[in-house]
Amino acid sequence: MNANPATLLQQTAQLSESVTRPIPGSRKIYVPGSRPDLRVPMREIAQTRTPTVFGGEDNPPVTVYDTSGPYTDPEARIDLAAGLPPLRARWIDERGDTVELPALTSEFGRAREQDPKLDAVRFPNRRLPRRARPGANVTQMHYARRGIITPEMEFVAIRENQRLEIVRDAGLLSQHAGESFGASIPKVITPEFVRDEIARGRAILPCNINHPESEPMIIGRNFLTKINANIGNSAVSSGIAEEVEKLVWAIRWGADTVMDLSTGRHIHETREWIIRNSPVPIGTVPIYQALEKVDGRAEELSWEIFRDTLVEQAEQGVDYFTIHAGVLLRYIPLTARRVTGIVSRGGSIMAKWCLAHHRENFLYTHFEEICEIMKAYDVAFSLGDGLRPGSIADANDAAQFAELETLGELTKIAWKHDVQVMIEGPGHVPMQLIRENVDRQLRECGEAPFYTLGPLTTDIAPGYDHITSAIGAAMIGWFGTAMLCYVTPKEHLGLPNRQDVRDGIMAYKIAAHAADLAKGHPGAQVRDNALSKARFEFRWEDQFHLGLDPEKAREFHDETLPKEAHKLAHFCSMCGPHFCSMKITQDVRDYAAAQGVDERTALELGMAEKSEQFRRQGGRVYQAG
Ligand code: IRN
Ligand code: FE2
Repeated sequence: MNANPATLLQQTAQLSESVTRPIPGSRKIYVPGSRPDLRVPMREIAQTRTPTVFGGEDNPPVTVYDTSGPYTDPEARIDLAAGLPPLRARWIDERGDTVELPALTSEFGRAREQDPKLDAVRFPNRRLPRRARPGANVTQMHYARRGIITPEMEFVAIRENQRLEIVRDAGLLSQHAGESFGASIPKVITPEFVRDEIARGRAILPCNINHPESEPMIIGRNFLTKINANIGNSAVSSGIAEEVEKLVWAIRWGADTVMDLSTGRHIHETREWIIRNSPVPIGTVPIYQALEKVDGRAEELSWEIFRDTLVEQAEQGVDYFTIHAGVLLRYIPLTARRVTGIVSRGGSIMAKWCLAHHRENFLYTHFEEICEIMKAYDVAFSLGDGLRPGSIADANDAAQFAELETLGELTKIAWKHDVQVMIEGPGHVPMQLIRENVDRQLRECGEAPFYTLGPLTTDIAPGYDHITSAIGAAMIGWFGTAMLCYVTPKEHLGLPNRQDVRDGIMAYKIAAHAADLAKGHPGAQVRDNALSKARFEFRWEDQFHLGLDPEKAREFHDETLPKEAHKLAHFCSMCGPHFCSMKITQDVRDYAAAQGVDERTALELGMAEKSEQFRRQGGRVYQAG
């Protein structure tokens, strides 16, 4: 009997219905690009007609950004043991700048895949790994700087536009101007704009040539704000099947990228299953696996072990690496008087290594060699904030900003190699100190995209840190942060389960969208306006469907008014039939029209009438029945 969980999984791999069922009230569509194999997935939410009393007009469908991949497409055949089809394979091959490798060149990876005891996983759709032809550079930044618009760039341009032309005449575009603090968001995103932003380093398009299954997406402050969800098992909890299911679950609710933070056994196999089945970019923190390879003894880490781990993961198809190269030996004493010291896992590992050897961080001293690996596969840097503050007391301190300065220096080195870079940021920061983080990051790192963990705006709510941090995330997103790393309610307490993942993502979708509205993204307000109109017109089904979480909205509504007839009712159980402000407003408008008085006079009359009614029925707010 073979106990390898990957083998067991291969025989039984199946997703539960709750993670794959179509999202209610909408359908998957594909918007064609300039070539037949360029089809950009989106989700189209249908709307019903406005009831006759409100005007009886048709309401256009609303198209929304869709991260869920083929899993929510009823036509797609999903087979986890086969992996997703390699969508970008031809684009990669057409460029003619890669070579196929006969096998993994990483020592550890090869040993793992050839170990008969492990009965390694074979994915039929898995192409042989590739790397850049000798002397070639296969990064999107390299193409962009040579003026080439890749199919990946065209894909994200279409994706970001969300088919706004359909709603342009329906009065659903924004009423409010935004303030975007120096960002310059165009009305329509063109492939040329995408190319230019990548060339300048202001945006990244993470897409490893060994992850052809991924649907291109872009991270930059002139684009929609993105969110990342972390998954991954730890030594104590969770198997491969659960992690794959968490991936599909996370993208269903809107995760734009997913980081696999697995530690413990079967880390290589877990990652293989995740990447082969992921339509979103996958990020990792390679030092975690390197630490596993030396049995958790940080001082035994070496450049050679780390290097082999980078190659192993790059050949599997990881799209971005968190690398804590800014934790310099001389910065470590700056954390000594902190309330919470070093809270970054990667940061603390590197600090321990530096102190044990009294030598400079090997990620820093070998940075150019890391760049050589990155550009051979197009892996993007996510320069880690190993010295981020882990408490309100430690926010914006000397250690944090010293590291940021070094990240700026490293950004310039990466750009010299045309390697894509984003910069990780905090952490725990009170609201009044948030803005300074973005301003400094943009200045020191030449406007490379910022990617922050929250920040949490207070430390007093364990169990609710998706909320403490979504407040900070909304603010920092507005100021120009390109991607927000989610925090779940289990933060600081334990490994998140499925419900925690969903709650964390919802909190971050809200933060990201609130930031997009405030920044004045041309299409951001379409969905708000459509939903508000549906709400006002008592189109309950439309209200559910337009929301971020249609399933929960319906559940909450039906908890008190489950009958189908209630879906046409002009009230809900919050205020009851006689106290619905929206219904009263409509009554007032009708009344005003009938009486020939203006709306304000009518409103006063109407409210007086309602209060009289309220007194007559004894002040009960909800009438049963
Ligand atoms: C994002 C911004 N700053 C940190 N993060 C994420 O935090 C990072 O990308 C990774 O997913 C997670 C843990 O990182 P540390 O604790 O190893 O720094
Ligand atoms: Fe924390």
